[in-house]
Amino acid sequence: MRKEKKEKDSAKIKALAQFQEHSADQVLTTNQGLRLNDDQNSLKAGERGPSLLEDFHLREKITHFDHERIPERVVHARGSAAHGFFQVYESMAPYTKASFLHDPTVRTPVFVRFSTVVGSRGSSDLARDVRGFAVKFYTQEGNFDLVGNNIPVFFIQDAVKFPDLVHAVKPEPHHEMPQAASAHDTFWDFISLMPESMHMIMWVMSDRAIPRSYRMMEGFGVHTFRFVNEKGKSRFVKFHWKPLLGIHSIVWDEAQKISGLDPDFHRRDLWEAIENGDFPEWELGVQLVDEKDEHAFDFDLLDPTKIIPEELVPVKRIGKLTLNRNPENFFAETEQVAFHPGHLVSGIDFSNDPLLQGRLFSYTDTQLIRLGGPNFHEIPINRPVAPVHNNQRDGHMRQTINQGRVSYQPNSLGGGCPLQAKADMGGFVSYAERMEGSKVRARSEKFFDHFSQAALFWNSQSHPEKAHIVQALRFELGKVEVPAIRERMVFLLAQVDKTLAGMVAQGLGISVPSKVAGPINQSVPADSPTNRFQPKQRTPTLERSPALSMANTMKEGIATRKVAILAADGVDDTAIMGMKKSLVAAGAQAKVVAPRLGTVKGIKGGQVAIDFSFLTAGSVLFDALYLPGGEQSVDILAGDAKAMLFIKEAYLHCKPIAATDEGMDLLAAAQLGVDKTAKSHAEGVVQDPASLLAGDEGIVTGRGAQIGQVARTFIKAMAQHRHWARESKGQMPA
Ligand code: HDD
Repeated sequence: MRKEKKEKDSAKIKALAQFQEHSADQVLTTNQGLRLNDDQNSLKAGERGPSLLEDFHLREKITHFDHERIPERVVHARGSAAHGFFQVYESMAPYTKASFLHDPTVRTPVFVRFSTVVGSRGSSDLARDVRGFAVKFYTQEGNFDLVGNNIPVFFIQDAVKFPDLVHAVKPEPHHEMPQAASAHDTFWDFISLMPESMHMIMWVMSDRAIPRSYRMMEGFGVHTFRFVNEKGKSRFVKFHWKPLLGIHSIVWDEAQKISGLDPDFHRRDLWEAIENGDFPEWELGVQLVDEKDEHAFDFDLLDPTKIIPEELVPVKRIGKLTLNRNPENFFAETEQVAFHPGHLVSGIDFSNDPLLQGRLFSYTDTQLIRLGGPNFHEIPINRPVAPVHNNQRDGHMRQTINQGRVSYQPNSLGGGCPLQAKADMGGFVSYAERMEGSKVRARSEKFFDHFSQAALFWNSQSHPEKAHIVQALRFELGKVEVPAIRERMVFLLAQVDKTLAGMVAQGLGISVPSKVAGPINQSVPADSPTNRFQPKQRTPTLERSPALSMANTMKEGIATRKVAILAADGVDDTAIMGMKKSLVAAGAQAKVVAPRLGTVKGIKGGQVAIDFSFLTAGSVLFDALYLPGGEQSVDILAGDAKAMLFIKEAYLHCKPIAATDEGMDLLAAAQLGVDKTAKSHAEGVVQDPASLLAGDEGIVTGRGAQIGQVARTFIKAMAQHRHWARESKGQMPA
């Protein structure tokens, strides 16, 4: 597909070169359609004279340019998006009226925008941050937006605290630093005073916040919603997106380096995968809870800082999302798309989650300023495919030319149109939930258990995942300048887990305080919600939730992974060809990296084309590394500091490495301390005893081995993504 596009582009360029006759649709015009014969010179009084005010072309062009920017989103400013479709596996009619979830033959078009939350539009994709995962379904019954994140919980329980959260995490207002980072005083000051954020903090400090790719992360609707069926029966529902490529992350040291080498890493990855025809896919999962079980859990279903563990309510996979088309124009589509958790279709309804309720106000309001008025639904990317009839009129940038003189209801002059939907026409009816209660600013009692699920998350992580959380907290709090903030944070961490708090405290050179003086938040009364919290449950319903650990998620296949092959003149070109063939057959990409661009001479006489030089690529841009043999090539690379750094970093970031023949000497030259006698203990990595040396896990080596055999073992090692056991050697700069 990519090749076709490139060929098409070159054909276009050729055609342009030969373009002598002006065909009408190619000629430059003003916005009024007037053809222009000179776009190189402004209109002047004489060749050396001043420019003239009457130059309408100059004025129009410059004015338009001056107004090209619109305010970026106040959060989620940096995003990347793609078109695709959603298809349900089997009818969900027993649960919901939503007709796009009924017919497995129907493909509902979607537009999906992924984002980071904190950074500006031009910031790096690699920030430690939550990722937005917003899906617009263009259903026949109107647009449904599932505006979620890649983390299933949120920092705060009530929308009234959202502006505070965002002010705290954004660059500090006096000097606008740091960009796209939570590692600073104001964020941790706020968090250390908001114990309800502790569950979310565990997720954000985990590797989930530095995904390998948008295509390899989960998505969550976060809030509890409702499904309502034709008979009016309601069930609570939580939405999940499960990536078919598995869930994978990178390490923090890599994230920081990628930010330098390619701050568009995730954007490029999504774009290229779609251009290559490797269409990203997710399954939509739902957790359904009967109304009668609303209070059956030891947490409140309305509390957005809690999950329903998958072990308690399994995730039913009901359909598949496929992204298969890149946007034509970033501004018109990715920038102008307007999501709203209040864009619903019949059969889906809200719960009373106080965070969700507040969001329902915020999203329309923000588009009014961002997109300039109330007609943003008419921008092509936001237009529903379902017909729109109502009496809303006029306003900035109105596109529709409404006909007739009737713009009110009831009317007789317009035949009563637009008519209200009759019962059998699928009109939206809000779920008639029975409500009673006093008008209060309050939360239910279960909302105050802030630590039990934070502890559940911590307890469910593998050792490497725990180590990464500790390192992340040490990094983030290490950037905090005010000691009291660090102490409060360590105190809160101790409420989650004493070992966790102890390890973080040790990295910060402090001890874990047994209590903090006075209430947590002294700027509000001691009995205010921010000061109320329950100790974590002593006998939790679940000790562990294996579904929360990325270590337990799918590790099959290596589709779309990127492998770097290091080469210089005299490289074993046959080995490269053999390895490439096997990797490509397994769906991966193999790229040759060398000291310079162009080609290198192979030992068997072939010319090997180079994809990147050490100047334009680093090992952090790849998932795995292959070092082929060839004495001369290995000598050159062993003397090249950049090549050595490449190998060292791939090793330190726990990536699979294969080396054959003299390539093994190159590996040795990098002095990684690879233990050649140790047996591989990585699950699923089967070293071939016939010809391969079983070294450090994830290191696949072979002298005189058949390349296909090496490749097979290498592919198994790659399916694991990373080989964390190396970290225990203390060499890992995570
Ligand atoms: Fe939000 C954007 C997700 C809480 C107010 N939010 C935005 C986007 C995502 C989310 C993915 C980007 C959409 C896009 O790509 O255009 N937001 C969430 C999730 C939340 C959440 C999962 C909690 C569960 N948000 C939240 C609250 C408020 C907002 C509590 C305000 C009360 N969010 C906004 C916003 C944004 C936004 C200011 C900025 C740009 C936009 O809406 O269109 O209105």
